[in-house]
Amino acid sequence: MRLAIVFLIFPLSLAIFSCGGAKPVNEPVAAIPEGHIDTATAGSISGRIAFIGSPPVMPFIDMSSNPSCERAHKTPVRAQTVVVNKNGTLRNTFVWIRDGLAPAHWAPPAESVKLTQSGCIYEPHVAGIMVDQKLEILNDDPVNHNVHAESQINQPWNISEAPQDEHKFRKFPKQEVLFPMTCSVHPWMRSWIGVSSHPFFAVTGDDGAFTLSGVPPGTYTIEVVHEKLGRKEGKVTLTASGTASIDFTYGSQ
Ligand SMILES: [Cu+2]
Repeated sequence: MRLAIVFLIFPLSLAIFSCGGAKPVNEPVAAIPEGHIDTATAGSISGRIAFIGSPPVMPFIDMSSNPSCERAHKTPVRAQTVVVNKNGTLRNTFVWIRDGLAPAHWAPPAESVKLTQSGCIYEPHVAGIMVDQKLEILNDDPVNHNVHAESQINQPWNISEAPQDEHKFRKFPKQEVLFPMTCSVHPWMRSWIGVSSHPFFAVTGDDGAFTLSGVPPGTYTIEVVHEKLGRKEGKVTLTASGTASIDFTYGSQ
């Protein structure tokens, strides 16, 4: 009887262990290295975002539904959907290295990125932040706001903020470029956030230019994202300790 059981179990165990060419359980998995800027070889990528043609005229924001918001401004405020600078460049574009970096885990900086509600307007209009970096939300207004992160890859959230409320902090655990922050109380309030897994991103200001510093040599896809005018991309190759430039153009061409 005992012999019969051994004959039964032995082929069965062989069948289990040979199934599917199983690999050794403790095979090492390649770890993703910590990202760091090698100052001996790092370079920079810069450029400008041009806007060709007549700049669209943004409408004034109607804040009459909330006199406290309206009183905060001496003159009417225009929407910031498309802002063309005096030098013919585009403001509020998010520029980043979308592809080409070696896999690495980049630790977020300790400093927070601030999003302020002031005069019932978000400031800044477009912000870049790293994965797991702190977003610090401030309310300078005498009114209630409700900050709504309308993210799709990250879990969306919605928090209320009383007048001069304590600062609130949130993080985004996943890369996501670009999604709106809105206010459930004031429908005109809208800003945009780009969450990057690495530090090589920028938002264009009143000169429409950008510089990505500390970039390792390589060939990269640079992407520009504008809330209204959409995405553009281009390739650039950066040599060791070099500088590279790439420009983009929006508008009628
Ligand atoms: Cu609001």
